[in-house]
Amino acid sequence: MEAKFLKAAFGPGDFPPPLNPEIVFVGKSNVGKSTLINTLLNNRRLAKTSSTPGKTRSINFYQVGTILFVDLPGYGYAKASKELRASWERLILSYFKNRRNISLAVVLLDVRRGSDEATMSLIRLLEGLDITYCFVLTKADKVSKSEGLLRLREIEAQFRPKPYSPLLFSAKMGLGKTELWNVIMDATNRLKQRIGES
Ligand SMILES: Nc1nc2c(ncn2[C@@H]2O[C@H](COP(=O)(O)OP(=O)(O)OP(=O)(O)O)[C@@H](O)[C@H]2O)c(=O)[nH]1
Ligand SMILES: [Mg+2]
Repeated sequence: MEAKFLKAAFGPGDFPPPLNPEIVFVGKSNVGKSTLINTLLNNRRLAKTSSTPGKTRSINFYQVGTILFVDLPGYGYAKASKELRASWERLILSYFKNRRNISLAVVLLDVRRGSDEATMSLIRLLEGLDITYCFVLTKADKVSKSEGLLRLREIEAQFRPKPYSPLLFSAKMGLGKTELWNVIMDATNRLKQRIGES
């Protein structure tokens, strides 16, 4: 699919008009958001990745055919100053509260770390705003297959996410790519139906 960088937003005033269904990628710094976007789009350089956490500071919008991909700055990066963290949180909150065109939030968790307090408040926020989400456990190549499956079951039991079950993902092995595309297309069709009905 044809994909290009659209814009970097530092505040709500920079967001593009909410005219296209939007897939937003959210998770801690260094969890693999930008790498996952590049893997889905078969483009290794589109979203900037780095081994230094906290690289993505702006909300980056990508045009992917008729939908938008949104790379959010990582939350809960311990080494950032309090002030910086608060401004990130404001930016992310204003994003979720202002976009009626979100068809899916992809919630990334490192398969080795699982969920924590920050994840739970994120999920509460998404559920409160009626935003559909799907958990993706990243870096699945770092654990054995049986451990990966165990982590999936833990997330499933803890959150009982509906309508999408958690997925394992590895950029290194290309694992989970087809499954995640299926979820993205399904969620986008559901949003179109909802808009058509209202
Ligand atoms: N082994 C392995 N490493 C991965 C995978 N995905 C990402 N990484 C590595 O994890 C590091 C962080 O990846 P990024 O995609 O930059 O993470 P991010 O979530 O965008 O980070 P921020 O922009 O800082 O929030 C990089 O060194 C990647 O190469 C994966 O599936 N397997
Ligand atoms: Mg990034």
